[in-house]
Amino acid sequence: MSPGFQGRRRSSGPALPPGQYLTEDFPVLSAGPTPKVPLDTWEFVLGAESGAEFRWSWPEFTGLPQETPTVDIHCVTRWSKLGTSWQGVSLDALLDGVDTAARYALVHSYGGYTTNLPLDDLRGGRAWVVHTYDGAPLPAAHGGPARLLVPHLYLWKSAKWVRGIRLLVDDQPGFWETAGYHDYGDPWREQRYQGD
Ligand SMILES: Nc1nc2c(c(=O)[nH]1)N[C@H]1C(S)=C(S)[C@@H](COP(=O)(O)O)O[C@H]1N2
Ligand SMILES: [Mo]
Repeated sequence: MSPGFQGRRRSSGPALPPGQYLTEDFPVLSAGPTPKVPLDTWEFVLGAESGAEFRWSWPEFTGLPQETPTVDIHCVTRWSKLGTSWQGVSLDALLDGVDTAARYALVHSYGGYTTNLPLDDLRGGRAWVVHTYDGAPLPAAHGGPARLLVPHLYLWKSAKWVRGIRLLVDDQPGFWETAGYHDYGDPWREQRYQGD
């Protein structure tokens, strides 16, 4: 009997969602080429359903209050990576003062990639726009200058080279969701594909 082990397992839960395996390296998964995004033209645009737009240049964005999340990430191709360290701006900070009744968000990337999620999933300290990985500027292959990070959903929701988020009254599927991936993508409920 090992009550200590049992207790620890119960309080922290399993580390890996169902069907996932652990990886130590950091695979690159991109549906197309890596776009070049110069910092002097980079901007992040939040568009509300009213048409109102909120824009941040690179200096404005990096001047916002910073957070340093350490999170586990889970790719639908079944690899998971534990304890990844990032730095960036919480979506709570970006959404602060944005007047909206929208319930959905469509995330847009430089290069044309899109992905959708409920606006609530961007709130509550669960989503960031990150520019630093493991203490260094985010490599372009992993989404630099900046990517979305929403670790409680499969990693295809964490759009690389993020350029903006549109707030929508009606849900609108993104790139992989249109191709048959699950609309929500909760790794703990193994929502990989439509119908899961
Ligand atoms: N812009 C963009 N973002 C993207 C993708 C993409 O092809 N383009 N791929 C997604 C998928 S399927 C995964 S698993 C992760 C992979 O991130 P990584 O390459 O940093 O591991 O990015 C997601 N974000
Ligand atoms: Mo993925």
